[in-house]
Amino acid sequence: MATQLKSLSDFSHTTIPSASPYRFAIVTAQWNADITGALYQGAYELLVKQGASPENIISVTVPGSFELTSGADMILNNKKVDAVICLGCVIKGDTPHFEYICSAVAHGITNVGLKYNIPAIFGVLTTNNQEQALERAGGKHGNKGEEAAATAILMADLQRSLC
Ligand code: RBF
Repeated sequence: MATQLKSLSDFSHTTIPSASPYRFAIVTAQWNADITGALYQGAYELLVKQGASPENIISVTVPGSFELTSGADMILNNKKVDAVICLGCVIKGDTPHFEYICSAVAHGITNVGLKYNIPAIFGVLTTNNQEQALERAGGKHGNKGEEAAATAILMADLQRSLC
């Protein structure tokens, strides 16, 4: 698994631009809500810390990670945002069809971003157990939600630089 050597919340390798010009949506899966709540908090706080206005952040929830794609599609079909951040947590031990869910979610999020030409960010933890998830939801490996939010800002900024 990635991130054994690096914290997800260590952005020292890159400069995060100001988020103040941009509008964001955060779609959060409710399955494993203790973990995804921490991912949401990390993502939201990172956006605000980087200058995003709270009124420029739309937050919605979906039942599970499998529904992140359609949640992101609904947002992009109805709201003007510069990036959509998809947050979820799929734990292998609890999920017999783990590989199918992870693969479907990864492909779905990729495709919805390409469909609307708006960055759709994969902020989904895929771990063997809850301990590994907690370590990446504000624990010793940082917070995947923060990393996803930083990626959203970078991609929104890239998009604007190309217009
Ligand atoms: N959704 C998640 O976001 N993470 C999970 O670890 C997860 N495990 C599941 C395990 C089982 C046995 C089932 C039936 C669903 C699981 N889901 C999980 C929910 C899934 O993403 C989706 O919401 C439902 O399958 C829709 O009915």
